[in-house]
Amino acid sequence: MTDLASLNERFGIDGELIFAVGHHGAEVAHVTNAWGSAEIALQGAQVLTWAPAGQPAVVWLSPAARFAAGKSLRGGAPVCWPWFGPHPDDPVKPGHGFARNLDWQVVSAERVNEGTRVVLGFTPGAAQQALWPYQAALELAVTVGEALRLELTTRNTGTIPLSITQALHTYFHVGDIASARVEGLDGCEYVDKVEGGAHKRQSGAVTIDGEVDRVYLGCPGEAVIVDDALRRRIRIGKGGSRSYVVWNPWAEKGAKFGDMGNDGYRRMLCVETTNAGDDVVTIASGKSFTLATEYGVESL
Ligand code: TA6
Repeated sequence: MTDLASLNERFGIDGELIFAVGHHGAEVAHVTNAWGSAEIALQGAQVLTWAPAGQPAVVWLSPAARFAAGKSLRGGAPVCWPWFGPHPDDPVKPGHGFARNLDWQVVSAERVNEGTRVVLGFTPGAAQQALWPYQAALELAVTVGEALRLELTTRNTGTIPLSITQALHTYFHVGDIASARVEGLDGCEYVDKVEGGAHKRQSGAVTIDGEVDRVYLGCPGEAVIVDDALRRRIRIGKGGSRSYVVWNPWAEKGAKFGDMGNDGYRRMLCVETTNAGDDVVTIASGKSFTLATEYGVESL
C-alpha cells in the first residue's frame, strides 16, 4: 500500500491533483482541471481514463476492470516495456514486458501552460535482472490539458548499449466499432497477426468487422480515429516512432479475457504508438530515448 497522505502532501495540487483509490481499486493520481479529467494508476504508470471537458471519455477503461497487484487493468494506456508483445526468445517471460505490472514512483507534479503535468519513474531492480540483464531508468510524463500527451523516456544507465521495443498501448473509446475507422495508415505495410504474420499493405482507412491485430511499419505520421457514432475525430500524433499497432479482439477473444465487460469490444479500439516490429530502438550507454504521443479531439 502506498502512503497516499504523504503523496498528497508532497505532490497534491488543491482542486487539481489528488492521490486516492479509484472505484476499480487501483491507487491513482486523479487530475481534474479546466480542460478535463484523467486518472493515472501508480502501478505501471497506467493512464486509466481521460475525458476532455464536455466530451465522452476518449481513453477507454473496461467497466469490468478491477485492480489486481501485478496485472495491468484492461484498458487505459498500458506501458509496454522493455519489449512489446511476447518476449522474442522466451515465451515464459511476461507479455509486453514487466513495467506495466510494477509500482512506479511519483517524480513531480506541476501546473504547466499546457495543463497538469505528472511525472512517474521506474527503475528495474534485481528482481528484473533475470528477465532483462540491463540497467535503465524509465520516466513517463503525462500532461493533461486540451490534449493528452504521454512521453516515455528510457535512459541507459549501464555501460553497454541496450535495445528495446515498446508501446503506449492505448485503448480508445468509440461509440460503436462498426462505425469507426482509422485514417492515416493508407499505403503502410503491416504484419497481420491474425493471419499468421502475413505482410500486407493498407489500402484506404482501416475498418473493423472482426478481430484485427496488425503491426503497421514505416508510418511515422499522424493517425486519426474517425468515430461516426460519437461524431468526433481523435487525432493521434507521435514522436520517436515509425510503427503503430491497431487491435480489436472482437467478440470471441474479447469474451475470453473475462475483463472486457459485456460487448466491451464494440466500445474500444487500440491504436498504439509503438516501437514494434522492425522499429527497434537501440540506446547507447548514458543516452536517452523518448517515445511520445499526443491525443486531441475534434467534432465531425
Ligand atoms: O497490442 C495488441 C496485443 O499484442 C494483442 O496481441 C493482445 O495480446 C493485446 O496486445 C492485449 O494484450 P494483454 O496482455 O494486455 O491482454
